[in-house]
Amino acid sequence: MRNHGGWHPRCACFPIYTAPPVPDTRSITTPIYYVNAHPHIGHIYTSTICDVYARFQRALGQDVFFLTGTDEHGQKVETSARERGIEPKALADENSAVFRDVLNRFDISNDEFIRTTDPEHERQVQGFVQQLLDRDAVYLGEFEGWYDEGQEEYHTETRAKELEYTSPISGRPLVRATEQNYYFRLSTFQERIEQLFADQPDFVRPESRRNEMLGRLREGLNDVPISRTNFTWGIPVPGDESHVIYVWIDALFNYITALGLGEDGGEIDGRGKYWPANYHVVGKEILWFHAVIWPAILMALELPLPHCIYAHSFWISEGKKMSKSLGNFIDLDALQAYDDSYGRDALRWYLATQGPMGATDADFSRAQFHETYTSDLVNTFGNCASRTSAMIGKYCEGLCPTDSGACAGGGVEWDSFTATQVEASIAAMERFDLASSISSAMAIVRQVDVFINETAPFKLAKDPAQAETVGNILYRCLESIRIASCLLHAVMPSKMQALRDAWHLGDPSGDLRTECMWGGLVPGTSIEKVALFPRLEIQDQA
Ligand code: ME8
Repeated sequence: MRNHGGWHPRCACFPIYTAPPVPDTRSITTPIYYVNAHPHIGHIYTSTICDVYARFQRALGQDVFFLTGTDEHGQKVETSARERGIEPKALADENSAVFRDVLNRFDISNDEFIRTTDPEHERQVQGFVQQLLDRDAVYLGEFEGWYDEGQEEYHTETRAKELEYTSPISGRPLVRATEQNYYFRLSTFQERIEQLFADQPDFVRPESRRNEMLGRLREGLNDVPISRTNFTWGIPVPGDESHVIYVWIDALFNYITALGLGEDGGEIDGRGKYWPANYHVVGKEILWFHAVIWPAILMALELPLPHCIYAHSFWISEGKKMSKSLGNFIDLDALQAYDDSYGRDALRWYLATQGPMGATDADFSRAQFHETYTSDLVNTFGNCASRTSAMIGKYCEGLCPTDSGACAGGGVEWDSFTATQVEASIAAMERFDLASSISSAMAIVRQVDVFINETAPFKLAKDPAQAETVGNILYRCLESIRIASCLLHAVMPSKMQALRDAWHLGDPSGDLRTECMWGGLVPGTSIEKVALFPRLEIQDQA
């Protein structure tokens, strides 16, 4: 049970006060997405893995802040709007709403959705840039460099050469550009950023990405322009309206403007406690901004740094980079088709277990999706839950049996075995290692399968004298699956809730650890048979 605090009359004269547990805070962010394109698998992926973390932490009773939103200023949005003959703000309104709806549709449980056109954001960004000017971290200067027009990003000579003077994103040539701009003195942060990487080895993860950043850091840091004059769709530089703030600087600030750190009181709605963020989760292509430029800006403002920047790799599709022209682009329609045939939670499962969280890209393929669904969800979790609940129906009148403690065979100490997996699953999620967290939960389910095969309750049930043993075996199976389902609730909220409903377990309590303690399942509870994941033919799908 949760300790809600209160006076305990241990002794009438000296009541002992136990303070209610203070939840820790956990805060996680996605990149904010550009509104000049429509959402696709990449956006759903990053949002889903953050969502799994956020739900899991909430289940543990933590005080969670999960932030996402849209990045709405900049040349690309201005150009797209002009092409459609509408105002940039109208385009931003339209597409931001699309992102918001889509995230809702995919069960993303973000606590806030920030838009960089929100007046609160714009006001705070101007305030922060003013502070940078006041602290002489920003100055007006002349700049010449290699510009990636699609990404609105400048590259140094060394980097441009490495990229063969072509955009790594669009493949279009980089152009030589000169501008008078406001510059951020990134070069003065070289040592401090190196120190940060040395002191906090987990600041950038995974390790391979950290090494990539260290390599680029060794090339030396140059000052970076933080304003533009060649278009107007942006936040004006305070005191110099002929410049707008570079969209990347504007965007990075979202992580703290959403909390109100630039407001007079230093926070909005008591959200100051959510800074620094535990995780900024981003794709590998935007890691430099997050791992180097962003901490340097925060250092200049004397604000605390996020704990970890987690940069995942990319989804490719059917073995190739996704592209509209190859016809292998996994857009919303394609995702919806998977959702329609396999279900929302199967899609979340595939993203969370097979996604590119490590150093290499991951292939989204129909065959692999089907294989993952069939082996993990149909044959393992689904089969185990339906088999167990069917036996309860057959041998125990549909009621959870009593565990008399008599030896039920199998040689597994279930309470300590499940406790070990539960702790491993929680610890892995804390490290944002979704695959390990999920695999610890699945280890419980796999063990149940082995246990059923070894102890064969379906055979024992033929002998009425073995009824107690059958009950003991099935209690252990039910209880183990229940515990696994608690751990998997964050990744498959609807299916795990369906299981809870069929087994009359109620809603999750918000205290995952206690809920996962052995013995929580009350004998006599009515257990309905479940069929959570139907077996499908591969041609049934998109
Ligand atoms: O870069 N595989 O926004 P964006 C996995 N506005 N994830 C992918 C992906 C893929 N193939 N493609 C995209 C921006 N993503 C900026 C961010 S943050 C202060 C500003 C995901 O709409 C991944 O998270 O281009 C990537 O970083 C993000 O979408 C880029 O979204």
